[in-house]
Amino acid sequence: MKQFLEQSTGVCPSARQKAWFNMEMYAFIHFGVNTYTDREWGLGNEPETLFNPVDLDCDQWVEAVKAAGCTGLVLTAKHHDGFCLWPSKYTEHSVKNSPFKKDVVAMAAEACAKGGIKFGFYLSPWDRNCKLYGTPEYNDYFCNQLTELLTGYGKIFYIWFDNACGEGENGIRQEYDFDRYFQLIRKYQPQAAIFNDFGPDVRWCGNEAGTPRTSEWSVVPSELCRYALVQSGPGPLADQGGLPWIYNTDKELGALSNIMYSKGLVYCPAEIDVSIRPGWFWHPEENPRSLSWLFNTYLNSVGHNACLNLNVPPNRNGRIDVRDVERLQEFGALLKKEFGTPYPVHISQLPGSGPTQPEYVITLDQPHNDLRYIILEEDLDFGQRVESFSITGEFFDSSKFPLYQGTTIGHKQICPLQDPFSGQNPLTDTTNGPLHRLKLTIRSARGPVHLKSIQVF
Ligand code: FUL
Repeated sequence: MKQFLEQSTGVCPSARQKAWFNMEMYAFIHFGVNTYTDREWGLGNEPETLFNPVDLDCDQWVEAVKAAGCTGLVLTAKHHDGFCLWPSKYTEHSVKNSPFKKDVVAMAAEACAKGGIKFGFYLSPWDRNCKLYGTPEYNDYFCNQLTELLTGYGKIFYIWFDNACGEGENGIRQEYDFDRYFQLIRKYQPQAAIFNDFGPDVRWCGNEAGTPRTSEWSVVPSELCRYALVQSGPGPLADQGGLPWIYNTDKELGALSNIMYSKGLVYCPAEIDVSIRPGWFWHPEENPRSLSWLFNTYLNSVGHNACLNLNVPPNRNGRIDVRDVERLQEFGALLKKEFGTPYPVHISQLPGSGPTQPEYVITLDQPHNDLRYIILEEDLDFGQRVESFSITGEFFDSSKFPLYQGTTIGHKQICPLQDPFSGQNPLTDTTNGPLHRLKLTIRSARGPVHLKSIQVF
């Protein structure tokens, strides 16, 4: 077991995974024929003439998502209905036959470059329009389209694939040749991260509601992420069983109870993809979700060892709805207010605390009674190691209070301290005075702990 744990600490992200993690929050843009039909999944027979965003303004999209703090934008170049937002030479079902005519992928990529954010795309493998769907030739068609997108629009930071797979007209489900798709991406855009339900670089979190699991490990069994690189030997009980049931929707993925049975471990972090509205596409009857929902979703994703892919759908005119723009602005302002400037602190490791259970004393330069968050980060060059930790606060009268108990840390863990006792918060109880010292105790880790930062807000 000890040897296996040691191996697990060597399971590390690639350069492209680290670059992706640092993006933290980027915008998903669902736009296409569904925007005009009030559907979420188009049928594939929509007339191209439907698509007419008379006021399309990709600079406005970029401004809107930047206001929230998004670092990139991921456009649905093609959704399940098969309609292409670029004039692909392999199909007639695209913008080229719409009254709009122009290349929306090019316009979005240019707006991102101008606005200083990164550009990526979603190309749906499921295609309800293409006659080849359900045959091996469809994979050629798909690779041709992928090549157009990979070679014609500058640097791509991210390619997003889902595994949705319906039946074609022939009643056959397509067998997607993901290995081939991934090879093309590595050839033309080697630095781009690839999202797919099962890796290779980023995996689906398991829901579309922004709900996190309690412990989010980026080090997970290869049985789950079959496209990711195996970086360890088998778990100590691998010869006595397996993980045939493992799936993204499980409550535990990288837990010890699972990895012990794994044939090998991979590094494959989770993305939380969720929409600012109930639907992925814009619908006239829908409204943006509340500011507190957005903020909690941020804590549960960026603050919980994942990235947030926040969908913001343009309306029929081709602009982000003003209500959503306002919400994004409020959200960005709230993030700045809460996490703008950390309190100055002095941090030292308690002498004698062991490498897998280090304790850190965090002394505030000034005592405060309004502490709200501690943000912890592990150094990803050492993989992911921390299993559980706790934070206590110390007052001048030497009384101590538990403020937070957590499990995994990973890329970033935002620990909200605001209301630790729900209704009996000592931080608002002035009898103890302001806090002047905090203690972070790593209670358990899979190997010597390497934190990148500890910040107090
Ligand atoms: C899913 C699709 O079926 C939804 O329509 C949406 O695009 C979501 C982000 O991915 O697989």
